[in-house]
Amino acid sequence: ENVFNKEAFIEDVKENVKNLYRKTLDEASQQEIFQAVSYTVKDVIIDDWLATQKAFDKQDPKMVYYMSMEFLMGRALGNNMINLKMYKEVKEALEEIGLNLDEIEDQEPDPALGNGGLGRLAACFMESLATLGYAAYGCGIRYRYGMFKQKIKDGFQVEVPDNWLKNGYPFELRRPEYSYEVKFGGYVRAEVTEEGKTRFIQENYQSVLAVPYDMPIVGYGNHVVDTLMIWDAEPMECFELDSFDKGDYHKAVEQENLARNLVEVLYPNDNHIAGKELRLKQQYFFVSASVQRALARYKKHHDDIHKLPEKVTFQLNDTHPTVAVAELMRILLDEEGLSWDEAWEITTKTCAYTNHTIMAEALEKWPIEIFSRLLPRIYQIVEEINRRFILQIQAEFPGDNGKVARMAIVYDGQVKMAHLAIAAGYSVNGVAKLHTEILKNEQLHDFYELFPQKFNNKTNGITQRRFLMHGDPLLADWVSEHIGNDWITNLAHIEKLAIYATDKKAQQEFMNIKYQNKLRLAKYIKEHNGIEVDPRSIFDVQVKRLHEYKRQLLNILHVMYLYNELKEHPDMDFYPRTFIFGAKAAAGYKNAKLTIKLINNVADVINNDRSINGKIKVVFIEDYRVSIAEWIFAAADVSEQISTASKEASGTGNMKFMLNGALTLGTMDGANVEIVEEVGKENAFIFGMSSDEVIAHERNRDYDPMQIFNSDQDIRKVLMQLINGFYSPNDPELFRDLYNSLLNTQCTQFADTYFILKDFRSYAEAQKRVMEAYKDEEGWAKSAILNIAHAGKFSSDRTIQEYVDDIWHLDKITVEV
Ligand code: 26V
Repeated sequence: ENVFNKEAFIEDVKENVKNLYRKTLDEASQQEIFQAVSYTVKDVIIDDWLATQKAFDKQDPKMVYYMSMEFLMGRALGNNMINLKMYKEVKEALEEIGLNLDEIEDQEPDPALGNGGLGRLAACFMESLATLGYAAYGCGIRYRYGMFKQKIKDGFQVEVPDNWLKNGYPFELRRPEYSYEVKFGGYVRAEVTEEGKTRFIQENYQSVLAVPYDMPIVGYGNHVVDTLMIWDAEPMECFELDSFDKGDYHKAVEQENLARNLVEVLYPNDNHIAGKELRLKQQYFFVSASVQRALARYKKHHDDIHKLPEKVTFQLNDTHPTVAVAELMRILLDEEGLSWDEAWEITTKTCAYTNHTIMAEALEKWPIEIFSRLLPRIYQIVEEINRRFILQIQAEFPGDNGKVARMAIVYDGQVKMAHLAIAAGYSVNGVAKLHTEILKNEQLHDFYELFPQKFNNKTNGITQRRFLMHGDPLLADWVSEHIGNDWITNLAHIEKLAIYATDKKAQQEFMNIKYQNKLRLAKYIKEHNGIEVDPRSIFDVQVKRLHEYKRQLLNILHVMYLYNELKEHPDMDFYPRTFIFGAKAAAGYKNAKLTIKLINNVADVINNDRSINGKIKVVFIEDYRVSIAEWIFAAADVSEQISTASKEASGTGNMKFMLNGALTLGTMDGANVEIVEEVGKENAFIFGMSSDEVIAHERNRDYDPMQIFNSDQDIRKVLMQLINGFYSPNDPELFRDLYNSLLNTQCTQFADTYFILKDFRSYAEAQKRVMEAYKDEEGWAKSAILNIAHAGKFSSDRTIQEYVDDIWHLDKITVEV
């Protein structure tokens, strides 16, 4: 075990500044110092990384390839140092030479290769896999531009490209020796071999070279370093043109463009399919390269391809990488020469699928025209899988043509990716108990009847190393002072904190830490928004992607209502509140963008109304992202988790708030259900319809928001303020579409699709309970501490262990140094 040597570390930093920039430390910019410190940390990682690879080779463990279009990693420097157990030492060493680690960390761009929950989950999973000592590869795309940067101009969202690689990223390693060719288009020629077998050959295709960049995933204190491999596309250098194409300049340029476009940008949609051809190209590109690399690695160590499932498993993060199923079949059939039955046997023991949403708009379906033109051989294989699958359905449910129509993989001119994933996967899991039940009983009921044994639940989790140790160091240290530090690698131990919930001194200390964190955020808000917020007010926070089903609109309508109340009854009983929002809207999502504008306009009016003495403040945090999220969770009193019941598959922000001692104000949706189960409903504020009620209304189509509008004056007043210019005097029609989405049946299929008016009163009452509860400081502190103490279940370490036990069956590795 090497001990940290301050002097040596600082010497390394100086050496790196010199070699990278030909500068001395005092001449270097903060960005240059960030680079130098990162390279110093990378030097430490490299030895463990090498040792981990050696351990893989020697111990030959079964490994998981976590296939995902998105990895929302967030900054690496701080977390790498935490997991190397050198964070505090480095901080001190840098302080001694007059450098501030927070400021240096702040130089790192957030690698934002993901949209929201699904991408961040993948990042937490990788960290937990390494910490638990499992062999894992994350497989994804090295987008040149990640999630856009959000600017707020005149209250509107403006998207700015995120050029995260512009200064060079110190934690990546280009690995050209593991490059693979990926082919698109052309046609398939069948050829009969000398042995009388039919072979399929793709001809007249375009191709690109997939070049992997590896990023280290550092386990906590165990010297295990797993790998995130993200693929870049380059033009094939001396590609083989078919004879009649020799010297085809046009084609050469085309291939150059293909490579450039492929990995240019992350599709910034969350929960909505645009059906763009380029996205399917991206999917096949990274999947094909990843499967090729996985098989090459397997074959280096093993000679019997039939035993692949004993050493390799592919986890498909939603349907986005589902072409992996057909790509694996293609390689086994066309390159390994296996029979269909042999190839299918292997494939169906190797691939497993996770579903992350029941939102119909997010279900991936590709038009046959696009799919077959882009991936001709893959399409043939999908057709054959479909043909056999339909036979199976007919055998199982004779005469039930509805089943075939609902379950076929290729139907209605489309390829249905979820159906392919379920037919070929050996496991299908949802991401919270309620979500899995809805999949089995509603969404995927037909498939559940056919394959009950495939379905299982894996409730999501989060890594406490990032979201407590790194994001909230004061609280992390306080927890360790009271119960030791076992919680760092086994969050179940945090339960020991429960006995302090009623301890007056502990309550005081906790509230003081929360206050410090609120000061930190208040300072940030002052600097970035120019808004003065009172750190003694209740920090009520909703941060997540903007989507109608997440109901940011319900939140801001309630703020408008509270403001009306306060204006009408200036002396009413009231505790000062700060409502904090953070959210990015998909660029083409009209109502989502309008909701951002509404929040900002409401903020302008309320924050500048002197007559309410600052009792309500509204803040919209620009460019919500992983790095600022860590500070926001730490500063939150109230966690807004208010999705329409049944719509939020799990949520993971809810868990991050809980671990930082915020109380949940939420519906019985997603993992909220399990949060309440753990902490007790007396320590949360639950409101609104149940998922059963929502589903029943949807089935019966018997909900009429107009009745509520007509009978509830307060609601009517708030809604009228959307169209009478109260918050947009220069353009009274500005928020008309939001008004219409709630009331006008012409506008959408149903008015108020997400039951905002229906749940409004119940939400307002829950908000009242929040205010009353906060007045009792000891009672609040008690509930907050109990939330932390009961967050144990929500560690991604627990989630990963369940994936390992029930789905992956991986072997633990040990790394000695
Ligand atoms: C879908 C699409 C559709 C095509 C365009 C790009 C794109 C990007 C992402 C998605 C996936 C949407 C599904 C998703 O993000 N689900 C979220 O997964 C979280 C982790 O399981 C979960 O906590 C959230 O509740 C769920 O909304």
